[in-house]
Amino acid sequence: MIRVLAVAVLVLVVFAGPAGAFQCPLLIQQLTDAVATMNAADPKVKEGQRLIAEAKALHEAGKHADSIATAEKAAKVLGVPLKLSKMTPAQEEQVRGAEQKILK
Ligand SMILES: [Cu+2]
Repeated sequence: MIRVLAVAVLVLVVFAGPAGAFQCPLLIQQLTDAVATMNAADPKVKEGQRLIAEAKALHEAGKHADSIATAEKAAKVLGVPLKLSKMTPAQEEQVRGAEQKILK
């Protein structure tokens, strides 16, 4: 029981912690790159740029979930497919390694 709990807490920490925090810059970067190739006079592109700026501000304010939601809104407006990486390979490795230690 305690082992299961420990794994649950660990996964929560890894997902909700740094993983959540660095997801936003990743999405914002993808959007910024995409929008740079678009016509800035297009109202849709302007709206997208506004949403990207908002997502950036939310991320900097520590509101990562809101930032991701806003980035997704921007992606929809701009028609950009976003690549969401839930965990980096290094993080997956970290979780797997820690799990093994706990579950032994
Ligand atoms: Cu963030």
